[in-house]
Amino acid sequence: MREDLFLKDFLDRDSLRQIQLVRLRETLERVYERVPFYRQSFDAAGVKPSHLKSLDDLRHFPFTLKNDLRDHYPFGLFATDLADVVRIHASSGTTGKPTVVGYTQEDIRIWSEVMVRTFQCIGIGPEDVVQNAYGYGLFTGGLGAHYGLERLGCKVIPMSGGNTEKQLLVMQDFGVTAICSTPSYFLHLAEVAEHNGTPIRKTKLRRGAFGAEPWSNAMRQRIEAISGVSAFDIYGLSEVIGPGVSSECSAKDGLHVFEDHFYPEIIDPDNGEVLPEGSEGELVFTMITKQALPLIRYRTRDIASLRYGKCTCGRTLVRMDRVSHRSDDMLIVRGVNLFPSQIESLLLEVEGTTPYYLIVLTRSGALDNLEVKVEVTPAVFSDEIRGLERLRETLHERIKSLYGLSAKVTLVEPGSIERSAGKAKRVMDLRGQA
Ligand code: DLL
Repeated sequence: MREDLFLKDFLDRDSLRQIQLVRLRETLERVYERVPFYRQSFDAAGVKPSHLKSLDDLRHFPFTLKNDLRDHYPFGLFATDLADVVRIHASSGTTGKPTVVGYTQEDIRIWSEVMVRTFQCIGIGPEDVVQNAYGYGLFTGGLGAHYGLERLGCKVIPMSGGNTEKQLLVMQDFGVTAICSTPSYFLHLAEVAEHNGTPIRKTKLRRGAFGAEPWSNAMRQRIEAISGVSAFDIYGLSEVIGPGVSSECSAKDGLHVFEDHFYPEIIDPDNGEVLPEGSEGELVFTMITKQALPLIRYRTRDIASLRYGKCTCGRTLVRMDRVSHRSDDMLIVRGVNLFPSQIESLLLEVEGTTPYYLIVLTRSGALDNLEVKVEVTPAVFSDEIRGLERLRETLHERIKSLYGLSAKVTLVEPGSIERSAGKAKRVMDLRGQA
């Protein structure tokens, strides 16, 4: 079984495109038959499943948006009878009702398959003792990783997120060799371990599958330096399947998309046009093997680019560059576009700061105020006032030269910015509040 799955990552492009075309046709037929929303939206766009002669024809089909899922809450876009659904997950948005996703038995099998392939990309195998610190529950991270790890034959520890001291105890005592968690939570674990005098470097932990939130290369370097763990980026979203959409391999040069199941496109977020290879734009996925919830041209809002060249690992699967931000992540401050990930990289380039930061936006009259609160390292914090002042000025100048904005930089003491056991919260936008 292991060999079979592994081989799927090395298909030649012509065979892969043939498989994609057959699966895509079947999926379009099925949603047109079974999901009233798709029948209406295809009819409104004047397209029929039979119009798809080649993969490129997909561009004539309409997009699916997160709002379409909300409008058909909870099960209105399912393409199977509820009787065939065996699992339901949901992701909470910032507002309103959660986005609900469903899986048949076959979907769960495919999800485990793509997670096995994810872990093979990273170099995690049956011999590994794996601490799964993704949250178990409605969030797809916990159970998604769990089923893949079990199918691979690993010794999986279903820790879920939180309970930091216990995580560290288990890591040490059970001889954990690999971990799954959000990058921000893992860094927190590493720092607490350091503080307790039992650094992760001295445990058996060697590899981490980190994802569920944007993180920078600078953050990867911090994680690897403090823990000695090799950090890999894994990507996914509930609407597509959960984790298991794409993964970094040993080359750490882009994430391989499991494109025999998820057909990717990059579009211009403003006009919806498909962009050529290498262009940065919004990632769009069509699920070509999903049974319960096959979405057509789902707009993720995540910004990335695609590269089709062969990877040094030998995989032929297309690579997407890491998702550094979402199109709806962009903050507009006094007319200037700014992404939290850029602030993160900028902070981490300066000695003495940590990746724990919070961007606070307020308004006085018609003017936006930008404040960046950033935790400093314990060494800097115990330094004399002049050192702190110099650091504050450096950060202020860097932000000014990058954006032309005068930000208030507030250095805060180590440990004072709230830690999350899941996705980190980086922005507090109070501008709408009087
Ligand atoms: O976060 C699934 C997941 C779990 C992925 C565990 C990886 C590991 P959602 O909660 O639906 O699903 O959130 C999906 O999170 O559209 C991205 O904006 C963001 N995201 C996920 N992985 C990454 C990553 C899971 N590696 C949303 N880099 C996505 C950047 C990521 N952003």
